Amino acid sequence: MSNPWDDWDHVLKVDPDKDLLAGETFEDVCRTGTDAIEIGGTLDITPEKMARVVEAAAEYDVPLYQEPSNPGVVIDSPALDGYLIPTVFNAGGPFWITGAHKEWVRIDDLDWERTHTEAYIVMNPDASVAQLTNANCDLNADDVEAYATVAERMFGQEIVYVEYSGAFGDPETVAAAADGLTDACLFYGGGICDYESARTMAEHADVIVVGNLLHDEGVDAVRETVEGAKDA
Ligand code: 1GP
Repeated sequence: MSNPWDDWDHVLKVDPDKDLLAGETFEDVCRTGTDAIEIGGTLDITPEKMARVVEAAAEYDVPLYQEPSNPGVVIDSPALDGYLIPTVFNAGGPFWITGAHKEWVRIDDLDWERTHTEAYIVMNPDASVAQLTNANCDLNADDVEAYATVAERMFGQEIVYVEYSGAFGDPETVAAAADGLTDACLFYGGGICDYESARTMAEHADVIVVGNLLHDEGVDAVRETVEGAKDA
């Protein structure tokens, strides 16, 4: 069975708690050439903020996925192509591995067809996601490779996400994660800021995820990263 992300090289992660640059619109965001937009953030997310982004992006022809940080921010919109539910494999406790998910599955009429999971390996100890989940980021490349294999082989994860949110990661570690996988799709996110950084990580990961750059530098900078991802 093929998955939508099999054809992706680049995902743009829009944080509903952050603004676009002055003068830029969601039409501009959707025309960057990115393969999909993931809507999610770690802090201060509300369903209203989520809905605002979904509505603004809905009329353009880019797949839209919600990545909820907790079940309380989930919105039900036909404009969404699906939900990408994070599980943090190196979280400091079970809540971010199965606990939040136990609440998630209580949503009435959960749409399983559109529900997918992402196996996160969180690597930047200074990132909000690392602090929130109390992740053990003290991992070497072999550890990351092993986590990737566990995620795919033992937990059936179709997406493994090496997450350095806010910092550019170690390409060798991302390469090790790729070595640990057979079929799963490897996402990489963190600190991608231009053509070169995008291309470097896209040589190891199947999909690169760009986040802060949109809110800090804008759509032209994002477009460069799309080119880097596509050229790798
Ligand atoms: C965050 O992996 C994404 O979840 C992207 O990271 O914001 O550092 O680009 P950046």
